[in-house]
Amino acid sequence: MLKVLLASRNAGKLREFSALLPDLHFVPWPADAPELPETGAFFQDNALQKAEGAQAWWHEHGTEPVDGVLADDSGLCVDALWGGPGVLSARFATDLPEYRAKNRRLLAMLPAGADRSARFVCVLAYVPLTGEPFTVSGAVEGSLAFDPRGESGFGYDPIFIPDGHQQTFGELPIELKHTLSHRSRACQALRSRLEAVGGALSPATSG
Ligand code: ITT
Repeated sequence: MLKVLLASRNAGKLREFSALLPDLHFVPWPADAPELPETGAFFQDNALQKAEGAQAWWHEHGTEPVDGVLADDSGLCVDALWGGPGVLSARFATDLPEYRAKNRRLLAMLPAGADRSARFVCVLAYVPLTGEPFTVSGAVEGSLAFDPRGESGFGYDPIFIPDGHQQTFGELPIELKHTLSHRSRACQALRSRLEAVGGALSPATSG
């Protein structure tokens, strides 16, 4: 089984990757490891920055060999907010500790009658043990609900209604989110890429 260091502190992402890529063995980013900088203007820059930063740190401090390092930069892009919060999704309303309150603030920023179109975007960066780093991406189109609804998932899931549905990702079964989410689409692309580079789903590390 390919052993992959997941360069993320987000427990929601770890849960989703474990479900979406069950044939990979994920090593979680240690709690005492440094926070990974993400200073880019684009999802792709930040995903690469996190993956390469994690790979460099693991090279010095890692406790076990891994076959590659995976990072995810993602967010919610709202048309009426000029694509925001976008790459700043994790840093939106940091004065509010709870996502329920952050979600309400975000919804309150939309003027009455505004276009509610939005999309979730996910860019994955993968740094293999040998070979070149690469990125893949996925997106899901939808619209914003008028109030947060549902407890499933994490982050902005309670306010996002994927196209073709009436319920939010917070209300829909997680298995359904996994068939159409931005992260599931990026994971499909990652799987194809790993398979294309010649059986890369087999480990280079032992065990
Ligand atoms: P890491 O950088 O440690 O991975 P993070 O939470 O800071 O964790 P990002 O910088 O990529 O990650 O920010 C992404 C934010 O976008 C995340 O914190 C959520 O608020 C939101 N987000 C991304 N994917 C989501 C999803 O599937 N459902 C709900 N919200 C999501």
